[in-house]
Amino acid sequence: MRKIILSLAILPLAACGAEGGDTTALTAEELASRTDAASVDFGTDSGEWANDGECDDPRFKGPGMTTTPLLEEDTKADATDCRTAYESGNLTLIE
Ligand SMILES: [Ca+2]
Repeated sequence: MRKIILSLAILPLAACGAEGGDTTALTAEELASRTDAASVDFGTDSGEWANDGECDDPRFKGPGMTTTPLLEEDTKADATDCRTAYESGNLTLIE
């Protein structure tokens, strides 16, 4: 019984998926259809990885992303890095 409970506790963490950011270059179509940077809520610089020169917010993809595994808590917590990369055409929103 203890094993079952332990498995149930671990499963959501695994499903949460510590995947790295998608650093695939943006297509011309993706760049053209991006939301204007002024309309994007980049959040704050409250994250552990703020101001390290890479976007650590899992809502984005592009060459400006980090390859470090991203967590839910990284969402909207890396404003300056993500805004800078977004304005340079190196990110787009994926959610
Ligand atoms: Ca960062």
